[in-house]
Amino acid sequence: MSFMAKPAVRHPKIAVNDLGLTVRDYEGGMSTLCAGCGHDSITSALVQAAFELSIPTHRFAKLSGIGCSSKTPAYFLRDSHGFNSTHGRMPSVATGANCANRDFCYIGVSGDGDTLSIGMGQFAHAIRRNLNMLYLIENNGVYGLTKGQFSAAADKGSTAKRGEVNMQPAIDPCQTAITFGATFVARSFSGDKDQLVPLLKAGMKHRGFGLVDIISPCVTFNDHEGSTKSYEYTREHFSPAIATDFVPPAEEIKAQYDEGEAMLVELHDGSHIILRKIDKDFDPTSRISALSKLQENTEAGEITTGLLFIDESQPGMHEVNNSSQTPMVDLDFNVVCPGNDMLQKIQARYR
Ligand SMILES: Cc1ncc(C[n+]2csc(CCOP(=O)(O)OP(=O)(O)O)c2C)c(N)n1
Ligand code: SF4
Ligand SMILES: [Mg+2]
Repeated sequence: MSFMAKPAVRHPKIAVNDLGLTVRDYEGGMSTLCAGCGHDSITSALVQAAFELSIPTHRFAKLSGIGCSSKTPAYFLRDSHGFNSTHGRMPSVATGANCANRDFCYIGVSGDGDTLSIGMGQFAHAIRRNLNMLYLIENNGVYGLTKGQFSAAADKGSTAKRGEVNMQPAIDPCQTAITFGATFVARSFSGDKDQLVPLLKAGMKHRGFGLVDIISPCVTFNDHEGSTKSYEYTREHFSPAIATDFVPPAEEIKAQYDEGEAMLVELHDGSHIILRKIDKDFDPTSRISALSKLQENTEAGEITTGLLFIDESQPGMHEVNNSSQTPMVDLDFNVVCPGNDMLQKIQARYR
């Protein structure tokens, strides 16, 4: 993938995090996307979230498939590990990498086309395994890279730039993920950084599979009247169910919250998320409540946003498989290799 370095300009008074790094240290190359593309705003939110969490940049691994969205890992965390895989296959690569080293913070970036069509099977099984990663869908309702065909996320009745009407119902990634057994599901909008950054931080810290579906308008092919993924439509139909704050383990919880109006969720590493309910009847710890809320709002043409579902009690892939705490690269092959005799014994069982 082509890479254009950003000029190294550093303001003398720029803020530093606990590691002494600035937000610029979390950036990547120059974006080559269309000016105004929602995906660039998501990149900026990711940079901010990683900076605020004070995770060393080399402790991240970025993975993606194919699409304009899947190009974006080139634009953040330039000092991190990364792999740009084939179309829809990012979850397999993320699974393999996670097995080899469970210490990284894995960020998968995908598109609505990459995930909901060719990559649907892979998406389903990454969720089912509760793979430890933050999985982002940069959702614009079209295949942006291949010039604006409807994706499986395009709403029935919405129109393409040239006027064709989409006759097929949309697949909702959040409802689908909750049904597949996902343990962290959120939805946001690329144009709402205040909502998006805490959700990204919480998703990075969640043990297991964290999905954030982000409406991210394609200004070139899907930002017209008749689109339900345009900036205008999203702003008009944005319906936050919950507001999210993220508090790292070392920080005291200072925020005031009234019981019944807000919930405190402790993550496995001791950090907390504070969820302030905007919709009082909504319970993000109930799969049924999350599904019915999403279904109701879909029927009303609204876009429900915020953390929609969380379950911290489920074991992640590593707990289930009792995988090695030590990265494979650091294992002493002579000690962990079962040897030729053991291999012969195993083979004998299958004769
Ligand atoms: C196996 C395969 N089939 C089809 C394509 C063509 N193709 C490239 S990107 C893409 C869809 C991208 O859409 P999406 O994931 O929504 O990303 P966006 O560009 O909208 O961000 C398709 C169909 C391909 N590269 N590989
Ligand atoms: S074609 Fe659409 S999705 Fe791709 S970079 Fe341009 S605005 Fe973004
Ligand atoms: Mg798309």
